[in-house]
Amino acid sequence: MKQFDLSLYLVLDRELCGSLGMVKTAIAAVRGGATMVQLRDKDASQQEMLETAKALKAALEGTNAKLIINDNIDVAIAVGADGLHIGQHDGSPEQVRAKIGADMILGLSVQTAEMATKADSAVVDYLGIGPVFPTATKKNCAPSIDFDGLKRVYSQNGLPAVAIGGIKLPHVEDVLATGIDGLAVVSAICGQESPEQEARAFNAAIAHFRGAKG
Ligand code: TZP
Ligand code: MG
Repeated sequence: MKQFDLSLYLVLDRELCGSLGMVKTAIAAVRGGATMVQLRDKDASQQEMLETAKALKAALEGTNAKLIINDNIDVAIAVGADGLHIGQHDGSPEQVRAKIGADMILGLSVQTAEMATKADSAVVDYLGIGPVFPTATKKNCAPSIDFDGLKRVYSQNGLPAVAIGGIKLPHVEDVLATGIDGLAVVSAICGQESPEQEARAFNAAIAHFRGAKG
């Protein structure tokens, strides 16, 4: 059984991270309690992607946070990342699984209940569901699904899942109340004055929700 905690899932964005950069942003966020870090850099060359992935791998060594690489199977394998995250247009999950092997965590983005139903829990380890809200962070984003949509999509199969898209600190309770396992955020942490403080605030809100639930 793969061990990973989706509670606070940071997706990096080079542009938003600005002068602090993706690696230092990730270190700060993990110090603040981020449990997963995804390298997502659509504009990077293969070499840049590889170098950033290597630096992140070294930076996260000794922490409990998992390193996930967006889309790039070769980079994920080359650096020994914990996982790979793919979208609906990144090849069939079955074919991707065959390339990465059984042990690597495989995440899949889904936008609809139909997509979630098709996701095979023998192949995919978790789902990224959204966008929950409209967001400027991702170009050509699918229509937002709000909390009702999130609940509907999540209930299609037993896979663990994170909510993504416009998720900010005040949404923690409503997101977790759908039963979903965690929150994936980009702009709520990347480019903030203190990514560590932002992550800490999310973590406290998550712990508060879980504590209140008993
Ligand atoms: N996939 C769906 S929405 C999104 C991605 C990568 C971007 C979410 O960014 P933000 O800043 O947390 O709204
Ligand atoms: Mg993709």
